[in-house]
Amino acid sequence: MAHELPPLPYDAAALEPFISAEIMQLHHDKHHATYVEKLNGALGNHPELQSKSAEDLIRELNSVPEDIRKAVRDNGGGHVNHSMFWQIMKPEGGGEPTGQIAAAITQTFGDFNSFKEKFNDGGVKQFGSGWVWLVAGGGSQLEIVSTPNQDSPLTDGKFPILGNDVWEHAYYLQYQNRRPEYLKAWWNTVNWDEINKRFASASR
Ligand code: MN3
Repeated sequence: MAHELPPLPYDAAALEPFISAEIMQLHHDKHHATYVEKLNGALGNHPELQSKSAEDLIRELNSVPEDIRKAVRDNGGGHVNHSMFWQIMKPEGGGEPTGQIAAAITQTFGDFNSFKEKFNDGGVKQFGSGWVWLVAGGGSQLEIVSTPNQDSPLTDGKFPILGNDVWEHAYYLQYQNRRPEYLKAWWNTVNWDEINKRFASASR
C-alpha cells in the first residue's frame, strides 16, 4: 500500500486571517504531497517496508536500511509531522486549553501563558528549518523540544502531542521574516479537542 496524502480536514482559507489560504494550499498540496511522493519513491525497492505505517518507520528509523534511511527520515518524517499538523488546527480554534491537557500544562509549566512563552521561544530559537513540539517523554512527562528539518520526536521515543512548523514555507508568504509573530498568531488555530485525543493516546 502506497502512502497517501490525507485531505485537509477544512477549507484552505479556513484558518484565515492567521494562516492564509495561499500558504495552506502550497503547504498541503505541494510540500506535504512531495514528502508522500518521495517516501513512496524511497520504499519502491523495499517491499518488506511497504506495509509499515509511516509512524512505525520513523519510530524504528535505525532499523530502516541505510540506503534509504535519510530519505525516510526526511520524507517519512515530513509525512507524519504534517499529517498531525493539519489535525491539530481548526477554524475557530484557539482559546484556553481544555480537558486533561489543560491540567497537565498547568501542572508542568505553571500556567498556559508561561507554557506558550516557552514553546514560542523554542520555535524562535530553532535555527533554520524545523519544528517545536510539546512531547510526552518517559512516564508521560511533558516537555518542550525542537527538532531540525523533518525529524520527529518519535525517533527519540517521545510522543508529539502538538507541534508547530517553523519552516519558512509555513509562514513566509504572510509573515516574511517575522517568525515570532507567526508563532503567536498560530495559537488562534489550535484544536484542543484533537490535542486532548493525542494526549490520551500518549498516556496509554
Ligand atoms: Mn511544513
